[in-house]
Amino acid sequence: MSEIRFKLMYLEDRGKADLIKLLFAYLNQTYEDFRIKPTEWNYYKSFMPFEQLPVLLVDDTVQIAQATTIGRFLAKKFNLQGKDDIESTLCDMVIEQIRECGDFATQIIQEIDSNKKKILNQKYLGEILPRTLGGFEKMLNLNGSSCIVGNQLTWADLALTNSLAWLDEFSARLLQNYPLVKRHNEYIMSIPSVNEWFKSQKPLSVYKKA
Ligand SMILES: N[C@@H](CCC(=O)N[C@@H](CS)C(=O)NCC(=O)O)C(=O)O
Repeated sequence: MSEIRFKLMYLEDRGKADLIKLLFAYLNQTYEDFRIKPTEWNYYKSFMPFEQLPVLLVDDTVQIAQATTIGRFLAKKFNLQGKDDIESTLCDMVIEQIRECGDFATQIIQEIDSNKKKILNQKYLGEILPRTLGGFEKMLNLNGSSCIVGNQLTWADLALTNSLAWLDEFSARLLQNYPLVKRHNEYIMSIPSVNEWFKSQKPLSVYKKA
């Protein structure tokens, strides 16, 4: 465990800080889980680099914003980025694809026009998700290990499992078409620290609006 002091600032909900929390849990790394209430946010907002959360405060001095940047920083610091430049780039590729897919899902949730929402939903289910999961299936097939990149666990493995958690009951049905992604998910979920972390979280169904 590192002696560095980490303070993770986020809202009380699950969301963009989940992967960072999962990384800390997997690494058995202590950190301060600083949760900001909606009523407190106006006060804290101006102190954050881009007036958004999550923000990771390192040793009470450096503030790191942007969820993916925080994740990449931790992955680099704790050797979860693969063994060389190629593996770290493949990890980034997985992370970027997950972010793109997640941004699309957020767009659906935020759409208030029901017709536009329906069209976006169709595109998500018929195009974005199959393209994304199909890509991960191809990566797992090519890689031929239990991990999506290389043969040791990277933050891309944790990010993939974290993203599938958001599909919850729907993912079981969907993953029938992607047997390698399904097996990968079962493998990552069987890691005790990962499994315990997911069990300790609020159910994601609480946040479903789409
Ligand atoms: N691109 C940023 C987006 C961060 C973001 O959208 N944060 C939201 C919470 S999930 C936020 O801070 N909302 C409050 C606000 O914008 O005032 C990231 O990935 O960290």
